[in-house]
Amino acid sequence: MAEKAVFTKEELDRYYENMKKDHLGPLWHDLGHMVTKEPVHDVKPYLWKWKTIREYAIQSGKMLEPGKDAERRVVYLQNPSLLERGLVGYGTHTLYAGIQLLLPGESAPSHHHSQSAIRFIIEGDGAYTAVNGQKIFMERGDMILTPAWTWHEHKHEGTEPMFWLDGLDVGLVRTLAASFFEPYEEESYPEIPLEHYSAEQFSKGSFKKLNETVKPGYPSPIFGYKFERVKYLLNEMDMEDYDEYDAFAIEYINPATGGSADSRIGTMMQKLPSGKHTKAHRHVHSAIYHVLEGSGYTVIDGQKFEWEKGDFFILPPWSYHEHVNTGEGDVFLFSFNDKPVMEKLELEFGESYKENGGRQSVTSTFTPYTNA
Ligand code: GTQ
Repeated sequence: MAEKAVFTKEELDRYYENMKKDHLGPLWHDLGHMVTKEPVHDVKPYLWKWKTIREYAIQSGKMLEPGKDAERRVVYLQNPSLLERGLVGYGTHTLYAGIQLLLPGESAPSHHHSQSAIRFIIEGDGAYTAVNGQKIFMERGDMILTPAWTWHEHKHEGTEPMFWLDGLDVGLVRTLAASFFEPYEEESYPEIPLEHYSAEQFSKGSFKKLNETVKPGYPSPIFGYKFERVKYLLNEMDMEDYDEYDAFAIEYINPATGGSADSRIGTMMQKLPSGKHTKAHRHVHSAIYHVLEGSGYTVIDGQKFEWEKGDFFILPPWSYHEHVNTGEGDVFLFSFNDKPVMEKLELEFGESYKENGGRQSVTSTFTPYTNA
């Protein structure tokens, strides 16, 4: 091979400056920043106390009315590390979490959007989400799907304030520049009479009516997933089903595919019996956790996040994490994630924490902080 010419520093500087002016770049300098050895991200973990969130939600209940002053009355979780980059409403780079409050007699009008949404019921009963006209009533611990582009509205026929978690793939859809939103032409989408709730009434993942077709694919024929069933399943599991990283865990599925209940948002419930301490691992997918029951802590990349009933925390991508139940009773952790997307794109990968028998050493303890 021929010898390369020798350039002076000035010549090289000029070359790079001119290149930049012409909006070009030398890959020989920058490959390592583009094709990184491991996932690089700006998502820091954070934790919100339920008491704080609930108080802001209660106040918003005195300030505005959904359907009148606002499309939805929601206090969302803002990850401070992402707001620094101007990413409003981001919990992780892909996921959004909001706490919606509906008071007795109120309703939030019908609309649809290209974001997928899941609901997880925190407090109250007697409200429902109507998904394409099917009324799915809410009870604490239930999970409700409003898959991408399905018409949905919320209405409260009960007597106490209703709080639930909204989980949407806001960041993902934003990154993919694929957001569409449309209000329904009327306040309410036509309600389907109960006898036509075929999937809810008959399919249940196990049965169908003789003349009914359960279409393989999306969306799931089931929109409502009862906590009662989840709890039964988890309590039935034995040590054979125990996962060293996630303890006793179930994923919500779409019975017509066997895959994730929502096509893009994964949903999981974990049970940690008293005293359990899982091993640490990390994976490409990120998640937002809600503590349904119990108390304990999660160590995320060496930082201890102490939680109790009602709290929320962020699990960033590619972060070692392990969970500990420090309370007397069982811990139930609900979480939603972007795993289905990572899997579909063949980007999901995970590894266990190899040192110290799979347990991280705790280097700091997190406390929620306020902006100055
Ligand atoms: O209830 O449809 O928290 O469209 C954010 C966007 C809730 C909803 C949110 C939404 C909804």
